[in-house]
Amino acid sequence: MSTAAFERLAQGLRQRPEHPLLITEHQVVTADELWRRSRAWAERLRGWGLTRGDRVAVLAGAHPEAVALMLGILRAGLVHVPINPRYRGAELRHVLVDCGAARLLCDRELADERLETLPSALPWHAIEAPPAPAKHDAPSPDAPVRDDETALLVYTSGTTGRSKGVRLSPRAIVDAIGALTELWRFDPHDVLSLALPLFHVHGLCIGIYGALIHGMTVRLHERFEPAAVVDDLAHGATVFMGVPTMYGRLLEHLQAHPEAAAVLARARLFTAGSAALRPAVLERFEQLTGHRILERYGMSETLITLSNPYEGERRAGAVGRPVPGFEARVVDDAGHEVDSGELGELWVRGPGLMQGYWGRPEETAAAFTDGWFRTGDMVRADPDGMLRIVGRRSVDIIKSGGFKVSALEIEEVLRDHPQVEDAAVVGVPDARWGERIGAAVVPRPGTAPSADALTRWVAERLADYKKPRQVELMAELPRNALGKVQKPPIVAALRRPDDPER
Ligand code: MCA
Ligand code: AMP
Repeated sequence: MSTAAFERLAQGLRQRPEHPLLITEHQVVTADELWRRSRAWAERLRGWGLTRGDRVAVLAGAHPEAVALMLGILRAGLVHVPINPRYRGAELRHVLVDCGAARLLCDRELADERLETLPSALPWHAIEAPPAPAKHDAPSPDAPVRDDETALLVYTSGTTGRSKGVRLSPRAIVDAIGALTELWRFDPHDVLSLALPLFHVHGLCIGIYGALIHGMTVRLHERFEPAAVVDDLAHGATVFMGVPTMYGRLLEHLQAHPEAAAVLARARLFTAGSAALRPAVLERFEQLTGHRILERYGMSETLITLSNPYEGERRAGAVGRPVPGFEARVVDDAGHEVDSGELGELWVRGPGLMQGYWGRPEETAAAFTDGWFRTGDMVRADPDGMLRIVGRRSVDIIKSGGFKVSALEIEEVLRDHPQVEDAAVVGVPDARWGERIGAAVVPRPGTAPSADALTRWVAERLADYKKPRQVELMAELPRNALGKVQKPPIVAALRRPDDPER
């Protein structure tokens, strides 16, 4: 079976060895250096006795050694399972057990706080520079992942509460992301300013693997800081990719530092995705910098799917049309296509589709109809085919700051609190986070838990961004005649006067 997709990633490293591939505050890593370090990782992984298809979980920040490790995992024919370092005990344990991880590689500073509750049999190692690679005549560790094997498992929240591993092949990554070279006019002179985490498709596939495919340099950051993005652009970065929350923060920065607008104006391209970009942000950013942000849409399960055009109208509030190779349909509940202007669910098919959910054949089968992936996003098409995301089919999926969050997971944790009788968690439209997490809580009779205590309770058990930012006590939850909790009235009750419409 062919390894052409992996070779496409590798050629970006081998053809221009002196090319500065990753630039951080502290180091410049050339393509050759990254290639050699990834070889050392592949040797080490193989040396541990890992065999083809074994899952290697990685709990790491966005730094060059983590990138070398990811490539080493692919070179050794193993499966990369990146994990969000914000995860706490139970979330982390779920992923490690679900994917059947053979090893965990972890940044040393994360180890102490994160690893106390690990499955005890799982060996872990700190991500430190691997030993120098063996001499050139040593047998090559290369047995790269083949085009239709699984290269990557990305964990994403679903409507069942527990996150699922999305299986992505090297072919899907290279074909889907490769289409952006033409579409967004990337060339090897481009320099990407990247402050997205590397455990989601946006930062890892579109950002890092995209840079290898398009031949770009990446200025890589462990955290998002508006001033650092401005500094990147002052030092030759040409492209920035971010979630809408980051653009809101860039606008705040511009208000305090108007002189930065001229620096941002030098960029070639700003893209936004992972959550809805509010038209007010798009327009304000354009007024200040002269740049109209290019909004696009994707999912862990589909990689990059829809995009506004590079040339032509980048329409406020719209996510564009299918990227090359993709097709989209808007369908009603019976799966029939609806007319433009009518609301329907978005179904897509194309090169970036996942292979399925890891270890979940029924859920995989349920996600597809006749080869079309049912996104769960509700959309409307403009008369010229431009698509607009209107909402989600499930009210239990929340997008906060670009992170997907399951309302059910937070509800379960709240219901475990000794003073909580029942709880409903919702996404409330929010100017900063897109949606903020709100909780309606029915206290046990005779108790009155404070909002602070409930928030702390969640924050001790789940990743920090899942804690409710608003908690309201209610005598009872609104229910329909069948007793099912009705979330729209809860959202209405939690809205504040200055919240945006959507
Ligand atoms: C941080 N906080 C948040 C979030 N992030 N609260 C709600 N939602 C969030 N997303 C809170 C922390 O809990 C903390 O709260 C306070 O903000 C400061 O934390 P800090 O870590 O300093 O925040 P930050 O570094 O400024 O993070 C904001 C962020 C981050 C940079 C926007 O959320 C982020 O990196 N988001 C991107 C996620 C992403 O890559 N999504 C792509 C997936 P307190 O102070 O109260 O304790 S979608 C995808 O990949 C598809 C395929 C696609 O479309 O491409
Ligand atoms: P994830 O599973 O974390 O990859 O998130 C995918 C989801 O993010 C999609 O199903 C959409 O609901 C949402 N999303 C991605 N891009 C956009 C966008 N440009 N506008 C609105 N929602 C988006």
